[in-house]
Amino acid sequence: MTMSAARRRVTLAATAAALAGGLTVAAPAHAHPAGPAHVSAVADLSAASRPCPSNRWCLYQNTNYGGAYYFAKRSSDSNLSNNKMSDGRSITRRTSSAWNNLPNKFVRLYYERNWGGPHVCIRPGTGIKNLRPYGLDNHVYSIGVSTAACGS
Ligand SMILES: [Ca+2]
Repeated sequence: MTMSAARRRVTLAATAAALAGGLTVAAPAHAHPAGPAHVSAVADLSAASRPCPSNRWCLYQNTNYGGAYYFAKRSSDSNLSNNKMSDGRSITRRTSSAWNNLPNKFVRLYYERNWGGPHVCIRPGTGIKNLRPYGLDNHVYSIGVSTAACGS
């Protein structure tokens, strides 16, 4: 069937319907009633987060760079226990993901203060969305920033 034939057939059908039903016009098909608004009554403010800015390394409360955050421009930090996340609470026992946005610098997250214990290294412009597989989930006590490449 050609398009013009199809259009003609539709027109004929509409005309027939109009004739059969007098001048009653059906409501437009697109006039859907407004759907119910499914808005969560309880907003989780702790879920609010921000992308890691350039020239910063960033720690996040939750996996996938969510929740409260800590952005630092500074270099290494031997003890994060006196630093606070965006919500004013501690970093050391809550960090679950991290991003390194320092150009040409490698960021190492350590299990202990003074760069001790196990660590994981993050290359420039990358992140780790879940520290759990590295044994560092909710346990990051110091940060090392250097030009020493990961694995070196
Ligand atoms: Ca956490």
